[in-house]
Amino acid sequence: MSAEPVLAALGLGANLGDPASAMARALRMLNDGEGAEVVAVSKLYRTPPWGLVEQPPFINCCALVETSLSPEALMQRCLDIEKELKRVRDVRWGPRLIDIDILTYGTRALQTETVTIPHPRMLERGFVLMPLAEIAPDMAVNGRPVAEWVTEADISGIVAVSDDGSWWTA
Ligand code: PH2
Ligand code: MG
Ligand code: MG
Repeated sequence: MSAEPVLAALGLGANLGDPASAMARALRMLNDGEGAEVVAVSKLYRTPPWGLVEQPPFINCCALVETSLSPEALMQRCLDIEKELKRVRDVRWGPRLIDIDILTYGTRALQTETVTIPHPRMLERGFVLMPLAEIAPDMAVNGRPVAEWVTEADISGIVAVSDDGSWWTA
């Protein structure tokens, strides 16, 4: 536990089952649990698969959470929620029912056995930067605001599929 709550950014994605309801459930579970409050959620975006292209399109979003959990404890919480939502891990970058990644944790950079923060591939990924720029344009990642990083990202084929960020409470 850290003393002061920290603002952490999460990236969520799914391309199997019912992605939007899995992500809504994930955010509610996180918010209802100890030590993390969801304070902002982006729109839902439909995004072309990145990394392994022969798979269905993803639905992605980002969320900001105010947390008193350590990075490792927050990571474990995300993994527990993935498990509860029946995620099975097989192919790297392959199809999944739910994925919850920690993107940033306050202004900290750290690398442990279980977590690397900032997320090592977030700056290459339009499906992360576009929703993150919506809710945290001024958040600095590697010394530069997300609003600037997103201008260099490949955002082709990414489309918003909800009107706003209220979808997860509906
Ligand atoms: N996640 C991956 C691999 N590729 N592509 C999109 N569009 N969205 C994702 O969330 C995603 C991906 C591995 O985590
Ligand atoms: Mg991921
Ligand atoms: Mg993950």
